[in-house]
Amino acid sequence: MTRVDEIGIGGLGASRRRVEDARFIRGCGNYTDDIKLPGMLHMEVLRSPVAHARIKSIDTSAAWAIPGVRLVLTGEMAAQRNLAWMPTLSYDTQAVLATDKVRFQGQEVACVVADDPYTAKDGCEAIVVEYEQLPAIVNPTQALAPDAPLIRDDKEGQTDNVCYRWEVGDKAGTDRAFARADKVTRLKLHYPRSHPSPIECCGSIANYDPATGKLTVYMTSQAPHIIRAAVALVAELPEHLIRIVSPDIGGGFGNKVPVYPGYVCSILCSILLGKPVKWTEDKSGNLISTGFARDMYFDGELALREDGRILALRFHADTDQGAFFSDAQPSKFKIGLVHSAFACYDIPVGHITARGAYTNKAPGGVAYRCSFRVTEAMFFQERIIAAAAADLGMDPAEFRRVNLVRDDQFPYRTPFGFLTDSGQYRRCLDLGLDAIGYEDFLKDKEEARLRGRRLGIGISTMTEPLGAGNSREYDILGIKMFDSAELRVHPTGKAILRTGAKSQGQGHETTWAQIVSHELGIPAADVVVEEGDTDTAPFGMGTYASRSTPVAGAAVSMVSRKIRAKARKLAAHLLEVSEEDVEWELGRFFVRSAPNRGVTIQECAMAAYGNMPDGLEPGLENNAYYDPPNLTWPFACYLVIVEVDPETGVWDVLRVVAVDDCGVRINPMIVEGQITGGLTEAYAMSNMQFMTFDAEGNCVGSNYLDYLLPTAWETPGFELHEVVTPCPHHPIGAKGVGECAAVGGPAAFVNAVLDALSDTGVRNIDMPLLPDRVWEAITTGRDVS
Ligand code: MCN
Ligand code: CUN
Repeated sequence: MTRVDEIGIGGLGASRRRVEDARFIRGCGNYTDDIKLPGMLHMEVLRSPVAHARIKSIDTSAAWAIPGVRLVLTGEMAAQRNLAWMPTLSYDTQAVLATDKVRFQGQEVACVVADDPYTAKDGCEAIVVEYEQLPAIVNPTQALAPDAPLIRDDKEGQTDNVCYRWEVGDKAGTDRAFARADKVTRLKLHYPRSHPSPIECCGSIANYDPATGKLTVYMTSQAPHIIRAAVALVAELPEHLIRIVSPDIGGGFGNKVPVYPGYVCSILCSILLGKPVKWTEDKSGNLISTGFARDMYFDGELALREDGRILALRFHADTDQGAFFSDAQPSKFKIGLVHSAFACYDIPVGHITARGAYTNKAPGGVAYRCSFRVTEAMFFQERIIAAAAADLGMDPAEFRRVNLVRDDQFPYRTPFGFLTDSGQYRRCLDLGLDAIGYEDFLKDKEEARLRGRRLGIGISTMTEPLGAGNSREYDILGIKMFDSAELRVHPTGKAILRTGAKSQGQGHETTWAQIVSHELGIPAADVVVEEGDTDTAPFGMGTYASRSTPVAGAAVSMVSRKIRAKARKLAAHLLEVSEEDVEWELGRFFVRSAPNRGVTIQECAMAAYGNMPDGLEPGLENNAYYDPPNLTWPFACYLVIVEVDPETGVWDVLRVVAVDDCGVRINPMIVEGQITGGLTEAYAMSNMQFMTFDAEGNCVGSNYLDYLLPTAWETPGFELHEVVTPCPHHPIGAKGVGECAAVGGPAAFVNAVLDALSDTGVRNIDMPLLPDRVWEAITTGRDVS
């Protein structure tokens, strides 16, 4: 008999081609906007042109008069159904349609439903809104000034623009360590506001059937079950009569986690009209109003000993939350997992304070491969690590080597309470240095300097917490962050797998089948994967924070093992031996004393339906809910070499080397795709992207001429390397990877440019490092923010 070859059947470690791409690259995907229901009407949203204003009046009569307009919905009408405001996932409130004031440019003011989208748009243009403009606040400094106008005057007891305050760590211990320090490095920086910019904008089709009372919503959500729970709680509809379907999603990047007013309005309009109502957001609407990322100010210090050891850390972070605190993040910590900063370094003590500010900008903050503010945390970490090495006159690679947590220290408890459980940090660093030819580069750099050329190298090393999360600590709206899988093996040994996650391009249809294949020996091609329909998928918390592999992926393993346990009983029956005498090898059970006598998993499947032993329930189906014992902690080391043109400030990327350790790789090709995408984003954020606002709160960047997306033309090539430290608690040893490169990458690019300027005294240039900013730094020798 021939053994099943795991790679041959598309099991663990196979770089199997992505099955979903067969429809995506042929233009045969089924996205929300592709869905057309009989009698469907179309909804458009009227957005505020100003950032901060009192609404004096809204006149909708001209809109109602347009033939084809079926409904004009205002905040006042929504208020009659108690839906003018909705709770956010961060326990704040957010306006669905403005009633009293508008608080950011692009805020939803009214919507129009018509027979076609063009008439709906005409209807919006016919609405006359009288605004009394108020001063706009566009950053935390303005927001927190004593005489700042109050943005959230709707909230009882709110007397300033502080959205939250938060603190963690040991202040007294940290102060003592700083008092003992030989040197203190301080760094202030801003991580700018950026936008996830998926190709597909947000949208929904709500279909309330008055005959059955059932509400079906097709929508662009990364977490359909959370939406169902939210709709049930907010709209007080019975949960079993709500069906949320996320069909194909054209990129999410965190943009599609929050609950948006457009979704809620389409649902309300469908209930009012008893007809399907479709809302498709346009690009400008997406760019100015939906879940952005970052916008965070850091001011922090490291206490250093002369020999290079870090004694303590402390920082304060101010976040610009926009007008509503609507971060969709599942932790009890107001500022997400920012305190995972410095987790890869052995630092005994630290103290962090943070404060959120309301401003007249779109709400968001948590999106774009962020793992809930981890992106900002790791950026600040790696920027101040570089600055500290420079202050000590130490080589930045050596400084990291001295302070990185050693392999024999795991499990390692960070000063902020996280438990990092595995890794080979120095090995990753050394592999990266070796791959880029670090020692040779340092010589080349000196030689080039003599000829007037400015070369620089940037390093970034980090571990980050992926896979929220264990039920002790993580929940959304009180629902714990486990995830689920359901597997049905049919009589011929083919199978359907469903999970509570929802791919937006990450390739779950490919990789989940590989896990089943690894556990059961069923060829991956024989397993179809379905996600995103709350009527059929088991309850799960969706896809973000690179949680799918750590949580749903683990559930896929566990359900497959349950199936294997039942198949073993069937095998014993078929082989006429007792269960204890049956051995397993991939895809086959055999008799221990006679290895040639065996049955395949497919034969067991048939027996489950046609030849089960007495007393054994027929069928071969099961489900698993997985509550992870810990987060997973992948590690990454990124190295970037740049050349800066001192005459123009333009910088070119000469090389990028990445070493990623995400534990066992299910599909190495997909992992490399995730890292390539993340590095592209890191490159974009470091040198071209930021959402800016003028003094009136107008969003500069509401189109792709002002907000730049990198194309294949300017994106550098990436040299990818791997180290594998299996996750000790994940059933197949996998760690999350979807965000690593976007989280750890930006600092490597920025550190490289600053290294090229190391003789100028410049310590910081805020992202994006546009040529004019770099040039200003070179010519003035001063930091540029
Ligand atoms: N994988 C693997 N082996 C591992 C880890 C992951 O083969 N050890 C595979 C997974 O099975 C999955 C992919 O890599 O197919 C990403 O897995 P994971 O790291 O678990 O991340 P998620 O699936 O939870 O995806 C979320 C993450 C986030 S938070 C954002 S934001 C983001 C990202 O993924 N958005 C994306 N990558 C994206 N990629 C695409 N194409 N589109 C998006 O919207
Ligand atoms: Cu924060 S972006 Mo991803 O977690 O969906």
